[in-house]
Amino acid sequence: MIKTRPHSSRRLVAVSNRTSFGSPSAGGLAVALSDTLAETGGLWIGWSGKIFDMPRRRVHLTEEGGVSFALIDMSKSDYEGFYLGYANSVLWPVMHNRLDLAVFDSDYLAAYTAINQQFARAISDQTAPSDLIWVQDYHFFLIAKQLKDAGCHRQTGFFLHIPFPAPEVFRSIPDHRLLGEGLCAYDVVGLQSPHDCKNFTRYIQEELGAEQVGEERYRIGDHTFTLRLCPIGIDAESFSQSATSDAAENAARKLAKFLGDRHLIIGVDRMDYSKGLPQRFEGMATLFDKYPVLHGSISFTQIAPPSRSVVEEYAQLRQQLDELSGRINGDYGDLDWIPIRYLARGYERDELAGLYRLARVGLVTPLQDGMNLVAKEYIAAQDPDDPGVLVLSQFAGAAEQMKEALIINPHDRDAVADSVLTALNMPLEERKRRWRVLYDGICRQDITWWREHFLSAFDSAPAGT
Ligand code: GDG
Repeated sequence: MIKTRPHSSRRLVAVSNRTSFGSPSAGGLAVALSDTLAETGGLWIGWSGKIFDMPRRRVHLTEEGGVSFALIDMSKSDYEGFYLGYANSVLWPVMHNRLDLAVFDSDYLAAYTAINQQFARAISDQTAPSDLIWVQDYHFFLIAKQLKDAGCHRQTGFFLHIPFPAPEVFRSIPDHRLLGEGLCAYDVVGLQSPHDCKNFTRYIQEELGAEQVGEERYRIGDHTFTLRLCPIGIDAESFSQSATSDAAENAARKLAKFLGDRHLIIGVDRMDYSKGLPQRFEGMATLFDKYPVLHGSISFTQIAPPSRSVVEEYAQLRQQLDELSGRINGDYGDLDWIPIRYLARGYERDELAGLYRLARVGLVTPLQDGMNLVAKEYIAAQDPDDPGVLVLSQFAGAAEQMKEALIINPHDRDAVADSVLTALNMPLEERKRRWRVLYDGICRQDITWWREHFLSAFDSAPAGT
């Protein structure tokens, strides 16, 4: 059994598909992990981002910004089977309740198992028994079990950024037990929302015979692990500051020129079917249909940088959005008014912050989302003296924390339309009151809180059980 010391005095080893190498300022998770990795002399293990035609799984050791990296290459067939295949064509759709989009192919599982094994081997080679290993996300359900099977004793934690679905849905994956047992082999498992925790505990109790032995503790056979509810946050303070940076103000000025005196309604999402973009566009069409008085006085801008555009479903989504926005502008637009602007490109973080601040309504309506950081960023960016209103899907993990938002069902077009109207008409005092509660919440449970809340689970969990 490994003797536990406070997590802050132990070397942290982060494991994730993508690392911050090459783009050190790339967002919240990178910042949260990089700080602790640098402080503890830690290591970040991940994919190098390079794909080779021939099988070639070399590990490159390098350093950037005070953080050490072990970067692993992938062959084209690994990438296709592991990343495009099992991770993004099996796990992503199923975990987001889209069984209709899942492609179950045994070659995908073989590649997934092999890449998890490759990462487990790198962990075994590059770390010591006293290190804390923190694995991120659905790409790596199997690593802890593979380490154990190889006789490599490490304390391991796993954080799932995406939802854990109802057991009935998870069970449809032909290899669900392998994945479930893989998850339970970690010492700490972190999930985003109470709803995910309920689904997960029901699954492991019904399917794997898990027994609850403490408030957060579960036992299966002779292994006990901690399940921790750990909603991810953002660096709220730094994001607020970004919203008044020069780049933010320039971007806002540019858009304000186009808007004139119209109110801006904004959406910002990776172009992904889980984000509910077609349903959101339909909701806006319903708004224009039901409330002609709004014609010419509001403008909806959707920013949707393409993601994983090689996968068929994303190409289809792109086409669907092109058609919908064309139709809505054709139906409702006028010589001097474009109701929907849809920009299939990304912007700098500071620019986004400026656009959020300009928007009177933040429309965040995913059909399923582990957390949704855009909801938190929108709140962080607001002007405290004249804040906008967040309209948030009940199916985002964020809805379980952000109760002062206008919470809606994203499938219900009328609810989307009516909540936007409510947001536009909301008196300043109510906007300020709701915003204050939301802002205090995202500052209290920010990205640093998230990291510490997760890692402190190791302090109370006896190791090696
Ligand atoms: C997964 C889970 C969970 C978007 N457009 C641009 C841009 N973004 C940034 C946003 C935000 C991030 O991307 C998206 O984060 P989300 O949380 O909304 O969603 P996923 O990417 O699906 O993330 C999710 C998250 O993991 C963390 O655990 O919340 O549920 O699915 O930060 O600002 N950033 C820049 N330009 C853009 O155009 N710079």
